[in-house]
Amino acid sequence: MSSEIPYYDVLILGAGFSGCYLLHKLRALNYNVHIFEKAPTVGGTWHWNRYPGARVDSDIPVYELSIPEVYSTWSWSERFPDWRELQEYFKHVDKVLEISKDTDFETCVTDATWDEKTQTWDVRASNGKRARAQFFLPCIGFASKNFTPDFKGLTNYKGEVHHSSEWPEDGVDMTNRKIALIGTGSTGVQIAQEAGEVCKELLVFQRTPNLVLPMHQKKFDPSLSDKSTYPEFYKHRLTTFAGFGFDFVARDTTDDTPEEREKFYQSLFDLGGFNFWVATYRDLFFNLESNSIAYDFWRRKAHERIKDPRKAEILAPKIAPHPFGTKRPSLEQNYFEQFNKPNVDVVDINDEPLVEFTETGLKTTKNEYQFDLLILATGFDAVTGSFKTINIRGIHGVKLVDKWANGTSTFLGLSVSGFPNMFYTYGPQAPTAFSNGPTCAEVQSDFIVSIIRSMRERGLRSIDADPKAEAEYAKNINESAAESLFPLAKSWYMGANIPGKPIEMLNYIKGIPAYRGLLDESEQNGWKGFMLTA
Ligand code: NA7
Repeated sequence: MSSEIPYYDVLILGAGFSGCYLLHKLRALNYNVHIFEKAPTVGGTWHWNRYPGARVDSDIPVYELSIPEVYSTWSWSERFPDWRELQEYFKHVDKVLEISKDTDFETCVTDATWDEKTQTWDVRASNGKRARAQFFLPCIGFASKNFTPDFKGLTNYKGEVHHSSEWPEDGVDMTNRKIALIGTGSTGVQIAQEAGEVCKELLVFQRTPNLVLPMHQKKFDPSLSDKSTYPEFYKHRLTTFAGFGFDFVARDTTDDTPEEREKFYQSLFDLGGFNFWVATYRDLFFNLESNSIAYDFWRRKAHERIKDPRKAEILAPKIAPHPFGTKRPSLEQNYFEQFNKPNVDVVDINDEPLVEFTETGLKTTKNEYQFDLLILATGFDAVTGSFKTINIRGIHGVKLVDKWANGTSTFLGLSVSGFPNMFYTYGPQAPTAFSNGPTCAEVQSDFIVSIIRSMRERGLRSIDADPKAEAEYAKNINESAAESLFPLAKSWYMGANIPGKPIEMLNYIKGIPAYRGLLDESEQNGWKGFMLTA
C-alpha cells in the first residue's frame, strides 16, 4: 500500500451525533480511527440548519449523547434548544471527546471504492484528501441533500433567495421585508414563526397543511440537573417505541369513551412535544377510523386559534390531507397566531397552482404576488439522498446508486450486500425518521462497534450482508408498511416528495425495541445474516 495514502482501521464520514459517538467508542478500543467532515466544524446537521427558528423537536435530555463525560459537564437552557445552543453543545462534545484531533474538516467525500485485493475502502474527497480504511462508516444523516423543486422561471426572480439548509452564516435580515415562504414542513413552520414577527408581509405557499403539535417550550427543568438519574433514563429510552422515553398506551382509540378520549387527547396536548404522536393510542398508525378521531380533535384545537375561517380551512381542512402522523408533525409555539395578523397570509397552491416566477415575484393561476425575499423550505431528498452525493462502489465496481435505482435494499438498515465492511447510521430502512436521532445513532453504533471488535478478536478481514438476509429484511420493511397507514401520505418517509423517486417505505417502522431485537438476534447468532471472510 502506498505510504502517502493514510490508512485507518476505520474511516467515518460526518462528525454529527453518530460520527462523534463512534469515534469515541472505537478510540477507546484502540482502533486507529478518523473522520472526514464536509463542514468546518463538528455538529452535523446543526452546522447547516441555522435558519431562523431552527430548533430540535425531541426533548432534552432525550436529545443528547449518553456519554457521561459529555452530559455530566453540560447544561441546557431550554426543553427544546435552538440551533445556536446545539452548535455550542457540539463545541462542548468536541472539547470533551477531542473529536477535532482525529478529523479532517472541509473534506467533502466524493468517491469511496471497495478494493477487493486489499480488502479496504479507498476514499477520496474534493479537496484532494484520500485515505484507505478497513471499515468505512458513512454517518451522513438523513437530510444532507437538499431539494429545490424545478419551479418554472425561478432563475428569472431577481430578489434574494435562500434555501433553508444553505442559510448564510451571517444571517438574513427579515425585518420589514416582503417575504414569500414555500414549504410548510418542520422548517417552513419554524421560519414562518420568526418571519411573521418581523416582516412587512409574509405569504406562506402551502401544498399540504402541517398537522403541527404544541411544543410547550419551557426553561430547562432544574430537576433534570441531577445527572445521577441519566444512566437509568438512557436505558429506559431504549425500551420505548421512538426512543423518546415515552410510549404508546396499551389500548385502542375506541376502547375509551368519547369523554375519556377527549380528556386523554387533551392531556397529551398539554404535555406538548411528540406525545400526541407517539404516546397516544396504539392503533393510530393502523386504523383509519381511529386516526380520523385524532385528526378531528387536532382540527378543533387548530380552529380555536385561527380567527379567519378562510385561513383556518386552509391550515386545518375539514378533510384530513393524510392520516394524522403519517407525515412528520412539527412542533410549534405560535404558528397559527401568525396567521391572525393582517400582514401574514397562507396561499393554498392546490387551489391556485404556481405558474411561474417573475422578476419581482410569482404568478399563480389566480394571482400575481410581489416580494423581495424568497425562502425555499422545500426539504430534502431525504434518507437515501445523502448517499447519492458520493460515488460509492462495492464489489465488482457496482455503484450503490445503481443498486438502489429501483428500490432500496439493506440489511438491518445499516449494511448493504455487495458493500463489505461498510456500515452506515441513521439512514435507509432504520428507525431513522421514527426515532430520536441520538437514540437511533447510538443503538446502531453500538452494534457496529461490536461487529468491528468481534472481527478483530476472530481475526476476520471482511464482512458482507447475505443477499438472502437482505431480501428478507426488505420484505419485512415493505410488509410492515403495507399493514400501516403510512403509504396513504405523500411524504419523504415514502420517498414521495422527490419527483421520480421510487415510492417505498424508507424507514423501519416497528420501533426501537423491535429493531434492537433484530440486531441482538444477529449478534447472538454469530452475526446471523452476514457473511464473514478470514
Ligand atoms: P419537508 O418536511 O420535506 O418539507 C418540505 C416542504 O416543501 C413541504 O411542505 C412540501 O410540501 C413543500 N414542497 C416540496 N416541493 C414542493 C413543490 N414543488 N411545490 C410546493 N411545495 C413544495 O422538509 P423540512 O425541511 O421542513 O423538514 C425535513 C425534516 O428535517 C424534518 O421533518 C425534521 O425531521 C428535520 P408537501 O408537504 O410535500 O406537499
